[in-house]
Amino acid sequence: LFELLKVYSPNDIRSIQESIVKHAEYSLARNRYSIDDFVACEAAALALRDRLLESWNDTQQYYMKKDVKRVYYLSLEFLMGRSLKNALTNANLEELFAASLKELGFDIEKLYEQEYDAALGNGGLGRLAACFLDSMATLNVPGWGYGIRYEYGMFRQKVIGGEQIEVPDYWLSRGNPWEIERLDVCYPVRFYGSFERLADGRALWTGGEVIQAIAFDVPVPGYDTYNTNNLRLWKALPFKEFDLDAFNRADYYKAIEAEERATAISAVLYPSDGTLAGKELRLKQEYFFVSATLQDAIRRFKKIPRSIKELPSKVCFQLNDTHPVIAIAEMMRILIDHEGLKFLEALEVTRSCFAYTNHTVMPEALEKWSVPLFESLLPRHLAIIYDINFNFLEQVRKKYPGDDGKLARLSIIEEGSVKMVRMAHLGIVGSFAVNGVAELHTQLLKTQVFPEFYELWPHKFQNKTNGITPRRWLLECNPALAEVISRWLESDSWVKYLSELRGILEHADNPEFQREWSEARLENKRRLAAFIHQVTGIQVEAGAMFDVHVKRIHEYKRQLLNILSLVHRYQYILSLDEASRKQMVPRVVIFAGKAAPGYKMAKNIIRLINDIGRVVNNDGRIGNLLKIVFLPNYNVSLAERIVAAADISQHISTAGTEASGTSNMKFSLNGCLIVGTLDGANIEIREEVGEENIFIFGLNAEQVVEERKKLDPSYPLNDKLTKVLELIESGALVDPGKHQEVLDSLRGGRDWYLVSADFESYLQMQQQVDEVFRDHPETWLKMSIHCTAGSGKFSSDRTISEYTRDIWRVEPCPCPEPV
Ligand code: DL6
Repeated sequence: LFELLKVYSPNDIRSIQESIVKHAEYSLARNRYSIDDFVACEAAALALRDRLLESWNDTQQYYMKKDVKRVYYLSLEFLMGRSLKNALTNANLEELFAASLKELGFDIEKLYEQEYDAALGNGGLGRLAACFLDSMATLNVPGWGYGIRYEYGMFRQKVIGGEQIEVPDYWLSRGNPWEIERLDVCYPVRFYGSFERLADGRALWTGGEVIQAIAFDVPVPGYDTYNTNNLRLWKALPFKEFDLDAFNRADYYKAIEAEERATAISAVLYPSDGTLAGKELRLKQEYFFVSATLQDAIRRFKKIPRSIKELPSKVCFQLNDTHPVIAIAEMMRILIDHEGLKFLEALEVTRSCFAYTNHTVMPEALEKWSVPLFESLLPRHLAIIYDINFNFLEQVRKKYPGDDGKLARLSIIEEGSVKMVRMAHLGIVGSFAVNGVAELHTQLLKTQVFPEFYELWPHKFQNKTNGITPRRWLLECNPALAEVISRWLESDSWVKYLSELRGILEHADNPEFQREWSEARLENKRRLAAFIHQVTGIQVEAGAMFDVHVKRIHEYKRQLLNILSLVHRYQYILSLDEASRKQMVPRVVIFAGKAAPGYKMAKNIIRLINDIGRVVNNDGRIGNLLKIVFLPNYNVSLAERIVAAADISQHISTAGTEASGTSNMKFSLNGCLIVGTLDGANIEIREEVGEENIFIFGLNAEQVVEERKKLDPSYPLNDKLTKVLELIESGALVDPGKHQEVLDSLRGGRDWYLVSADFESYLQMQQQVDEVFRDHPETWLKMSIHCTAGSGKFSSDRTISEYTRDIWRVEPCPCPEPV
């Protein structure tokens, strides 16, 4: 009967309108005369969700029927941004929905603005996970994302008096039309307690505290395919609503204590990009989500009766950085204590199921947890980690007899006054593959970060250069340019096969193509100029060069190099006579980015940017030659506006520090020229777009190592930089002393990120940028076209195909569309 009754939502304007109105009335309980843009947006999302759920259900059933091998992407962060436009584009329903809404009296573009960003991530790592979901669905890869449904996502940044102020991001305050709560999908998760070893090798973990993980599903539609995958996010809840005994004793607060402790686990995303959040709650979050995920995956695997030893033939878990690495110990626990495997059998199965991606070379960002904390929170897991380590060090001992130093360096346990569990080491020992995220980064993993692991297991190490989804990062965020591209290529298949963008080079010299290219980009700049005015009150001209530096604020990303160079530029402009001023290229420098709340130096840098900006923007002598804008609350939607409108964008990390970067790829794809160092994926972008189409400056990674050896208290600073620092300290621009801490971070051999060493070559490169922009506009235009044309490699479809082929070994499984 179910089969007979199954109906699919028709995709014609009338039916879509009926769906929208029905949802406004019945799901959102609005009277049809009080539907505002927000309600219309929600109702449209629900109408679309109905359709996605149909393909979602069909896809999942089909995967089950085909008994496919699945990949599970475990990530503590998914930076999804808004969903309506993306889902409509992927489902090829945007035109129909736009027309349906128009007749109902709504402008779809305005409705898009109503949606809240889902900001369940800090930056690149979380956004990468979101791009990967889009590509997995598009490529029909049976892949699900698993993470945490934080009540509060990445904090909202306000800038008041030049300072960053953090405001909680209660993104669910007006509901979330995309998610489906699955009260039937829930698992127990235990913390604390103790365990006893049983005679058969198992252990019994009891006591402590048990909470539940409840699933929330978000459909992930692929582009130009019927397949819809899933993002499953876990919410923590207590097992019992509250302690009735305490309640009866009128001890109300005690009664709800357990609930508070449980719900705290999925309450907040840690706003710690690349720094270690050494908190018990963070470890709880990590264990909470991997425990629920493994239980869920194993339950699905067991729907077909078979030996648990077959798990690796049907399941692969990709660990997004060290955050989910505890999954390795949890899998061992399940296999030994619940499935009854012997230790070595369990290790073999576990190792064949996990792959680990490293996203940072910064030693301070490699997670370590103290043994006492582990022992109290996850006693059984600590014992398993010791067992894995014992077995591993035996192997090392055999290969390198007598080399105790090597044992200590490789050990999963770091000795010291407080012993620590090194999660990256557990990730490497417990996985069959380890990958870096750009060529240089992988090279650094092999030679500097984990050289002894590489020597031991060279076959485990791979590179998988990151990518971005061309759907969101060109088709949706830059419709004007996308339209020009499709028309001149006479096809829009580049959206799936991004390397086809090379085809536009054929038209690079055609004046009509060039005109359309410039016009599309200029229109985007006009729109951004209006937005800047609306948000900051600063008037900027669309004809100026838009120079963008947007990303998390971090010393290694060197926003400081940029802002100090702007002080130099400001002084330079003031020194010019009238004739030379006319030669100056007007620039609008746009900064955006959040600093981790506990990262004082990053917050100081934001303050310096805003203080300098205020001086420059209000100096009548400068006119439009230089404007410095700090756009608050950088997030995915803001990035979408900026990416389409930038002339140059800066990716100027000290070489050897940025693992990859992905915004560099987004800008390049949109025809923006990169000013960058030989770091992360910049190197590969240069290879693809051609070295004449990118502005590279500064020391390379090897030179950085050498230069850093020279850092001592007498390390001399560049002369021009010294003048800039002195000017700031003099009080001529800003309050003297206010920025002393930032300035001092460069002096006395403390300039670890080598702002000074790269200062001169940065200034020279910026001068070259000005010259090309001013004197050779046609060259500039062609460089822009080359950047887009050469960005094919950076589609996350390419990255996912490589993971699929080299690591996951899963086959695409396109689900047939119902007739
Ligand atoms: O791989 C995604 C992204 C890279 O593009 C960035 O270069 C890198 O900084 C970032 N890494 C992290 C590491 N955080 N931790 N732990 O966010 O990953």
